[in-house]
Amino acid sequence: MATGFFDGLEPVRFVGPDAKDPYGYRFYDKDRVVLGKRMEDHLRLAICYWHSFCWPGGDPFGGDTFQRKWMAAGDPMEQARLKADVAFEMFQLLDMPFFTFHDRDIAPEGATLAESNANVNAIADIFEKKMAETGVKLLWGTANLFSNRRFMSGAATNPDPEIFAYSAAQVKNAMDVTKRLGGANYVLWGGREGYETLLNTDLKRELDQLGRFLSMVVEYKHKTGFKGTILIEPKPQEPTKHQYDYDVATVFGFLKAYGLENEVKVNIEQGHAILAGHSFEHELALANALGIFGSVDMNRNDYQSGWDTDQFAMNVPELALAYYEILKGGGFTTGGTNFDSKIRRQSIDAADLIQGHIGSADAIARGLLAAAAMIEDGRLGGFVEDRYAGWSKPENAAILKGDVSLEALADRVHATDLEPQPKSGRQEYLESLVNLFV
Ligand code: XUL
Ligand code: CO
Repeated sequence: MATGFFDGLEPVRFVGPDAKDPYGYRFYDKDRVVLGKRMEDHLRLAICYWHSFCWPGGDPFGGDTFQRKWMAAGDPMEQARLKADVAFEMFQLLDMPFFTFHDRDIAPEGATLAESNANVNAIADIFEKKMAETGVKLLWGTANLFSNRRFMSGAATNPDPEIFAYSAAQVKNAMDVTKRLGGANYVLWGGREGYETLLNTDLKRELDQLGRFLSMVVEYKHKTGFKGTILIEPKPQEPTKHQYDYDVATVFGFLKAYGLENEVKVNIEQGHAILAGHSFEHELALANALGIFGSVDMNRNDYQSGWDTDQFAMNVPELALAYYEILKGGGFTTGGTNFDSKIRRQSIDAADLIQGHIGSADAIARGLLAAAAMIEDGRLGGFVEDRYAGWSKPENAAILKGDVSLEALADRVHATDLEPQPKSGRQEYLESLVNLFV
């Protein structure tokens, strides 16, 4: 390969479950048809730019361990072009259909926003060519409104209207680039849209600012004819102590309050769900129930540390439950499975970067296959259906339609005064059933 970064590594292809060498997809078989759809079209896997090509391997106690050549000193635009070459080499090496990026991942900031935008647009020109050559597509773009010190007190929720305006201008360009590259979605993650202390914060005002900002984004989407979905990515904290887009339920309440519930959906990240005290499948099921499920940022948090560790997802039983919820909701439309995952600080080789994606793609594929088998088997779904079957009787359906009053229900109960009989929830049976498929 032209950059030399992946020298010695062969293109990763499907080798089947019995292959001994872990270098190769054992379960991610893109053309395999699952529930009537190709696996690639079910999962819509995407490689993220930031963890794979921008993160140098630092932690709070030490810096760069990766020492990538495009991060060394030199002309920043030269490095951005080299990074783009490496990125597209990796997309092809892994045969991945999509990628994702923040504006600041792909190009350096200039002295002014105009200069920064020009840098982003110049790299987007290169992307446009490479995408046409390779067939790799953009799952989503986004703007980094959290790294630069100007955003330390927030972007849309900043007390300073000049920062709000700056953020709007930056998002406008990121949306333009996303549209130009045919992005299937545009994501907003409110990294610093929250607060550190209520003592310096007008919470109501900040929520109104965020509501207005998001409305402007939606208005601009319609003005420009962008066909992708606008997605909010919930996260409860980190970097701010409390973030306004805490979890799926909070985001839904926020969207309702500002009349945006039919315009914006959610991008749910596994690690963020855990940070919020939920399971991943809870967040997926709730988003489906509320009609705002959009896309997934796939990773896993360390269950001990309480940090957003963004590890590659490798736990098949967990993934099976996640894809069970995704499939039950009808699967992805514009969304997909974005690896918001980074290799560990000690995994310094190019081969580690490839192996992380292979291993996680395989775990995800096994999760999908298990979920599809659970659906085809039908016993889990059938149990739930039976559990609520009483509600299909006309006299009970009428209750939910609003045709029956509290007094009428009281009369109905007192007509016989029979004690309702509890029925088993059969949790252990259902959990054992799941284990037949993973
Ligand atoms: C941060 C995070 C972001 C978003 C995009 O925790 O997940 O990378 O996915 O801004
Ligand atoms: Co994310």
